[in-house]
Amino acid sequence: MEWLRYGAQQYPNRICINEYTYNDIYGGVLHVASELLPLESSRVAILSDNSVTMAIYVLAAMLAHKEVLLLNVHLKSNEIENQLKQLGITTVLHSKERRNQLPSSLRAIEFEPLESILSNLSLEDTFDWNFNDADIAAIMNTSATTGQFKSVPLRWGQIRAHVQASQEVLGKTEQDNWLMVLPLFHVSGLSILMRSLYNGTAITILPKYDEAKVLELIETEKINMMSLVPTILTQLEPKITHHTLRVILLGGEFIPMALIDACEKKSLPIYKTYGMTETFSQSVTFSVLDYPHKRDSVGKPLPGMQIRIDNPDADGVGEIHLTGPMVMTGYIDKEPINGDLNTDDIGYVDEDDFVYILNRRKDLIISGGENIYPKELEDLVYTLPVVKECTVIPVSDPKWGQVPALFVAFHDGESMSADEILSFMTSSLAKYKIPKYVKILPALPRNGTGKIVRNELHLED
Ligand code: S0N
Ligand code: MG
Ligand code: MG
Ligand code: MG
Repeated sequence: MEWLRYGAQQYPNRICINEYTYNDIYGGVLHVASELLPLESSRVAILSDNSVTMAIYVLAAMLAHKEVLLLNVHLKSNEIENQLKQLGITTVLHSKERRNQLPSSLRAIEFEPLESILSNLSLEDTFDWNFNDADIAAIMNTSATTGQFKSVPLRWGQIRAHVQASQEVLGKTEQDNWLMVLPLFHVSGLSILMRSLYNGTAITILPKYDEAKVLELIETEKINMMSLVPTILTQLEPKITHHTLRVILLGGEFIPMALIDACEKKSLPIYKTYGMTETFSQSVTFSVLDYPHKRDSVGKPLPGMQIRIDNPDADGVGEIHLTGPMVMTGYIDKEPINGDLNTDDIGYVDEDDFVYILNRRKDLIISGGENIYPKELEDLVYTLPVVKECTVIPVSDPKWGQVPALFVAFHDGESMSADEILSFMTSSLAKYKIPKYVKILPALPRNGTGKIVRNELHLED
């Protein structure tokens, strides 16, 4: 955070975000922060698609020492209400476009238009720029096996440790301009903002993923770094011709080997990354072009990050645990984790310290980089009185990597159509969580102990 003020003092005319300089963004942040300061609540939420304005609001809320919950824009109003209630948040700062998603019970404060923010640059800086390592900068909610979400506090100590370690691995140049198409409400996006402020370099923010614009930014050499999920890069890669990219940070979901091969043929500088909200993004990374023989791995731990394989079997395969200054202290209102994050992912570490993931967290479905836990969907479907039993499983998908598929059986004499079930689900769940397939069965296959046998569930008859 302090990096923004430093930038405004040391290189005020350098580009910070899109066409705006460090001085512009600093001034805009001071202006918005002075309006947020009088808010009584110590926690606020932000709901917005990526924009320069959103970045200014995120930084301003941080400068006003508010703990800022970043809300996923895909959430339905009941999902938002639920999240805010649990964190005791009553004030939401939002872009105009997202107004109708907000529950009416809240205090909604619409973003001031960017022109107005930047035309009123308040030059007086009387803010407290001391951010203790233990202070919470932001909060992100992640979905969990239980079907409920967990709140991850992102503390300044973690963020500082991360930006330093990330710079050691990815390096920096004065020409750096990092494309941000991944959402600021995920650490994949927020970490771009924090790393670039720390590096004193530029970011290009797009309101949403737009293939033609991204190709133009790549071909005109406007950007040289980007963070992407495989869902995006799979579409983009065949169209990239000329480029001066120096880093493509790729993660957030399973990376198909065919994508790595295609990128390697074109010498696209892929850095695989394995990370999560709990570690403020990237915790294990490597350059595929530098270590082509390690292509199956997710890379080496960032400096300061330690990996421990819990309960290893004879081949050294076990649960991956992470420790280090960028790891969270524990979920909000839950037990502290005492510096030992169990990722629930299964894997091993080779003799050169490269990490391999064999199995992702039990139950987790990752669709286009968004995490979905079957339990949340199943719990909702079970609220339908006609439903006797149901289960949700991942199905591979060429575009999204994985998508959820619902298998359902009804009580005797009862029924509902697949469309009726889906429209019921759509009324209270974010669109990306909605099953892409529904299969109605007389009964779900169960084994001797009564457990549903998932590998006997098939979409085709
Ligand atoms: C892939 C994206 C861009 C797709 O969104 P797009 O193209 O904007 O779609 P829309 O036009 O909004 O919608 C079209 C239809 O598709 C549905 N839809 C949208 N998204 C999804 C989805 N994910 N799954 C399924 N369906 C989806 C819409 O509902 C709509 O439907 P219709 O037309 O029927 O109404 C977008 O999903 C996206 O941005 N995904 C990426 C999110 C992300 O960043 N995930 C990573 C989260 N993980 C982390 O932050 C930790 C890892 C990490 O830090 C990291 C990850 C990657 C790279 C770097 C790092 C790092 O370490 O720094
Ligand atoms: Mg806006
Ligand atoms: Mg979108
Ligand atoms: Mg364990």
